[in-house]
Amino acid sequence: MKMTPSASKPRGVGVHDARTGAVIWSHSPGVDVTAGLAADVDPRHRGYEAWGGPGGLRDARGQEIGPAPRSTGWAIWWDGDLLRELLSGGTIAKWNWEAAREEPLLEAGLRGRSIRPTLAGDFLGDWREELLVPAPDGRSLRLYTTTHPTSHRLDTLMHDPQYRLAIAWQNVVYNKPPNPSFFLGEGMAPPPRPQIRLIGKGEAIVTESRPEGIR
Ligand SMILES: [Ca+2]
Ligand SMILES: [Ca+2]
Repeated sequence: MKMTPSASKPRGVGVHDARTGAVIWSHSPGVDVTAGLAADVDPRHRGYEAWGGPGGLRDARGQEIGPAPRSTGWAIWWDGDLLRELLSGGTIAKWNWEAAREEPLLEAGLRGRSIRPTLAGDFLGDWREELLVPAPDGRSLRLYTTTHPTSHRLDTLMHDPQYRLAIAWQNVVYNKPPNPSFFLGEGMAPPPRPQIRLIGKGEAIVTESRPEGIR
């Protein structure tokens, strides 16, 4: 039976056009989907995949393409490729899209049972993201950064105004991974160059450049 979302049965999961708010695809009306995630984890399907709630991994059109990762907490650009890795409870894992399993890359050893990082984002080095978590004894913070080399050269993500703002909203309780204003993933187009000009000590002019088609 095909169910249609209504006021009494809102969409459990929905993907919307950011410009108009129109629904592109949705599923599970009336289901309280507690967590979900969207990230490019499978290079065989263009764009981001999404998962969470009933069903498996979905492609950018909402079609089910196979089993989904168990982790729905966080995504982090960590290894050398343009796909995003998974972060849950201090463990960074690579999604093996052929075997449909998560393969650990780093165990950060979180204090307690915290699922989400204190903060994760691109703060140091190149465009890959760092992980800030409490030390197991709770007396300090630890910042982890990748040791994987990469052949991809991108401007650091904090140059992107949307991404920079997303780092701020991570500190507003229901924190979720930051995303830049352009597609960063397998088969991506060159991102727009940041329009930043230093004009003096500690001052800068930022003129946001937008990808083709975005107004
Ligand atoms: Ca990667
Ligand atoms: Ca970085």
